[in-house]
Amino acid sequence: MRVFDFTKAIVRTPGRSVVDGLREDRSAVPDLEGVRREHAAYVAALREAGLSVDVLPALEAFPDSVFVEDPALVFPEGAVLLRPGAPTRLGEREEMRGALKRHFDQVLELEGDEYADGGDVLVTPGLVLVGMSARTNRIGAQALVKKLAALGRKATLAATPKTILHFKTAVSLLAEDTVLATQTMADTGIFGGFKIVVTPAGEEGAANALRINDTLLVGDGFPRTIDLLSRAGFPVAPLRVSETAKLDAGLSCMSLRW
Ligand code: CIR
Repeated sequence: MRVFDFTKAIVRTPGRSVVDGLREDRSAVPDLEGVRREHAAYVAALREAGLSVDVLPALEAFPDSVFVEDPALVFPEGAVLLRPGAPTRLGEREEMRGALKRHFDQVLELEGDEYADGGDVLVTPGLVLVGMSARTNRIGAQALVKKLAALGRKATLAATPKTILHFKTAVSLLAEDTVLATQTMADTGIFGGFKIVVTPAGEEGAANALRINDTLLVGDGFPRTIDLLSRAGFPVAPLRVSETAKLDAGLSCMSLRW
């Protein structure tokens, strides 16, 4: 099963408050115009890759709401409304509800103390990996595995290396049988069934790439990774995300795709 054959996407316009989004390194201040430019180029790239894109309006009350990947998980068969693990982001789920109801007949939901961010979920052809992290707790991950079973997807729990925010910060799917991973993620051994392309030292940020149909979006600040992937025959399309990266975010975070 190809899991990057998409026709539709949901994104959300960044608000002015996006520069107040959560970030580990407070010294690197993101530039508002830069984030807006990068987001516009990202939406254009999704359309170029063949997707019809539903652009939701900016939400000033939720600085991180541009990262729509975290409050929901979507598949052609249905969607799951998640509960983002950062207190300032939990309210994003209610803001996503209407869009999910518009697009999907079946919308399942996490509840109570179950927390999970979509950034911790890697969908591969035969198995969905749910990484436990500072944002995704064990009961959230376990509940999500059950919801995924209801949508016909086999899923399992995984550990997110402590040094990174989300599971997918350090790994993405390049092809049905191949992942791009940092050395730390590769060393966990959980990708035993996959070919692994390891990001060159110093380019760990490239691991959050995004395959959409026959396009592989990769951050343009990672020349050695781009070269490696291009030589290996992947359809690389470099995209600037340097301001967005200051918010601990990358290419997958800015859309929901199905
Ligand atoms: C956050 O800390 O929640 C945001 N500043 C970044 C979220 C990135 N999302 C993702 O990787 N899926």
